[in-house]
Amino acid sequence: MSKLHFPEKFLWGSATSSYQIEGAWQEDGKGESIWDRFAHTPGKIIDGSNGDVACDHYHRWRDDIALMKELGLQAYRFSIAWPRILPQGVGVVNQKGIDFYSRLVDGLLEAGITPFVTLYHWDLPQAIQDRGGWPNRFAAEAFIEYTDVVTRALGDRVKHWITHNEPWCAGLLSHQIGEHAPGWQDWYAGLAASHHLLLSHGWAVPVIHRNSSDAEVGITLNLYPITTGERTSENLTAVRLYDGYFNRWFLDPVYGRRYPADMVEAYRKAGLLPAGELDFVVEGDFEAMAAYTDFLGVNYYSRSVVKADPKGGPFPVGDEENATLERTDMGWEVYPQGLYELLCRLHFEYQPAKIYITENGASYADAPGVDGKVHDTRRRDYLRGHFIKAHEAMAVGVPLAGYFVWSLMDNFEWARGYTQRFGIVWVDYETQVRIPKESARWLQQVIAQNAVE
Ligand code: IFM
Repeated sequence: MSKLHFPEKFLWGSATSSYQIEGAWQEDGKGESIWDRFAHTPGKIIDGSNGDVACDHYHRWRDDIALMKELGLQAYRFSIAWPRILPQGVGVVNQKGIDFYSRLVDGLLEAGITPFVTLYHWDLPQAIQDRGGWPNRFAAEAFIEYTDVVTRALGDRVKHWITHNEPWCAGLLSHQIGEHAPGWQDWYAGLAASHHLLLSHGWAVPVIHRNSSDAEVGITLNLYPITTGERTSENLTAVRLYDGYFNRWFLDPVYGRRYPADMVEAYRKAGLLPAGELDFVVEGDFEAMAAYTDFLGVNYYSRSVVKADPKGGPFPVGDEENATLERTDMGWEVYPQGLYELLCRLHFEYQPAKIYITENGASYADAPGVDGKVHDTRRRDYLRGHFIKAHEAMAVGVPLAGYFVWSLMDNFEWARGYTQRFGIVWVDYETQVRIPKESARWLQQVIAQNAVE
């Protein structure tokens, strides 16, 4: 195959998040987060681990920047731990927290690496949780205070802001399914939390622009193409519902379409809305949520294959039999074509001004071999397959401006603890030694040539 060249200004980067890599969970005045509390609760994390130390990035950030520079990364997406900035969520600002991120940003800029900052990647201050957390509108108000503090401090140097990472996870996975902090299992709370996350996104956009001139602002969503095996009318309804639950519930309000009416009806019919309606929506919320964004961040890992619930339940169920067999260690199907389908759908249906792939990558456990190297060929092949599909999508007009590989280094994979390794850099958690894997060296070449072969 001949070389596929990417446009001149295409940005290549990698991504991480605060709780997954920083450690230093109670240093320099940092407050407790819901993930500190959750991970310290027995039984919540599969291997009993937590992010107390993680990759110790809080102390090793200089070396980590040097590594990024060596790999030729042009951009780095990281998140800010809200409880480092405002230990109680609102009120007193912790200058040491600001200083940490300020030094990190300066270090990146000195290394020629563009910082992309995510304001919220799930580590809510426990103090906000104690006041009801995201299901309470207060959290959205507190988020604006936090956004104002951070963007006033860093807005002169950071010019790419992401309000939220994957509000489906922060809203539903955390409050309806209960797999993530704070671990609730309550549909209504999940929908209310999602609403306040989206609302706080919309409220934050003008605040960021006010404090950070010429900045680009966006939101990152985790999105999936949804499909089914046998195209019966029941299965097609299942596809529509699943798409509503994962994708449209978040895309529609951000792009000015309010919540999808079919989903509101499905939730009402299933008895999930105690008042029979979305009573957490206040006049003006939809206008706020639809604030103009400069880009959409897309996190893509796999597709979802679903079917109608054979037990007659109102919601679809997964259909493993109709997915292909190639899986990552997360059990997620390897399906690069889905990235093409998703990007085209977003472009033609929602028309975001610009798209960045803010996460894409794979968990494979490959460890250093006798030669001391990590031969993670499956990760390299996974990335290569997806890069090619991204390129194809651009060829039909998708305004893709950059690509962030998840993740820069192996890290704490939430409820799965340290059992999953997504990094292009191996981390030895005992010694904190970092070893760039074969995929990192391959990515280095892709970036150097701005092309994939
Ligand atoms: O590790 C996570 C990340 O925090 C959010 N997106 C998905 C990744 C892999 O599960």
